[in-house]
Amino acid sequence: MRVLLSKDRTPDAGDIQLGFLNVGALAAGKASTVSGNFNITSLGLTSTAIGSYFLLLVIDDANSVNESIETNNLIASQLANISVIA
Ligand SMILES: [Ca+2]
Ligand SMILES: [Ca+2]
Repeated sequence: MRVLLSKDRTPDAGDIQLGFLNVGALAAGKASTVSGNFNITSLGLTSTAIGSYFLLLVIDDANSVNESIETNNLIASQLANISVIA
């Protein structure tokens, strides 16, 4: 599962990739809970990154898994403020 910070609810090249979380295989209709930590200080963000972001979670980002429903692989958090402190 790819984890992004995005100014909007759509994954794209302008987003800040935090990293990946391993979800593992899921049977049809099943859910899984995962957790993880990302160290954003290692991303080299500058003051231009200050702002509000959605946290996007994208599963099967490369669309390598055939699913009966392909449109439910993205979830966006509430808008959150990111501050960069020198
Ligand atoms: Ca975006
Ligand atoms: Ca898919």
